[in-house]
Amino acid sequence: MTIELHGYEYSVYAWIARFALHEKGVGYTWVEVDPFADDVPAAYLDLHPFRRVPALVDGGFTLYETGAITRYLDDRFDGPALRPAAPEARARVDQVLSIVDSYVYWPLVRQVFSHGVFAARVGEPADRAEYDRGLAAAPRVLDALDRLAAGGDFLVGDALTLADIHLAPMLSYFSTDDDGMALLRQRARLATWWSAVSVRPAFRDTMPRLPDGPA
Ligand SMILES: N[C@@H](CCC(=O)N[C@@H](CS)C(=O)NCC(=O)O)C(=O)O
Repeated sequence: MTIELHGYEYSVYAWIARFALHEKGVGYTWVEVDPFADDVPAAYLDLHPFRRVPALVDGGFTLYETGAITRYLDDRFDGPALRPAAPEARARVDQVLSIVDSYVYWPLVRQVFSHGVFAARVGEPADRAEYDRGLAAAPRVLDALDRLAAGGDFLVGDALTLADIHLAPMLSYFSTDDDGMALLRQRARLATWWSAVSVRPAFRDTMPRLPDGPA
């Protein structure tokens, strides 16, 4: 059965889903959809009524919401388990996924990365006030993650989990901004984790190629 992943090439959430697919060793077909376009196809809105990416199609089963997608992939397919069995560790993974959605994505990606890096690369106007608000919010988010991090190569326990897979793409985008990278490097446990996760083949193979800037 062919798996389809519908997503936008620069979407950090679609990157998370690709990263999980690669770590599980699951083949898939990529279908490009730009959720910011005026003309998102009606067929896609049937897959995702909230007009976000990604969405997964596995035969007759369709699914949106990245956390649901990556948990489904983990349950459905062989390959390394991406969630620990112990209740405490499993809860910690779930906690990180929720933190990523609730407190990381908006300030670190949509404010710092989008306005500090991405807008200039695609020749769009950046809003400096949005960037400043995101950067001001970042230390509290990073401090909380640093306190939760196990202190080694993985956020939780001694193997890769969905916590690593959900956080790494977000911090990758954030750290393309120089001030973002400086803030990340100041947190010892997060910095140790970042050095390990950011060189994983599945992370690098699924990393979006950002445009260099307008021609
Ligand atoms: N809760 C959704 C969030 C997905 C999301 O926000 N994706 C972004 C791209 S990274 C998007 O589609 N944005 C379109 C928009 O904001 O209009 C999930 O977990 O999948």
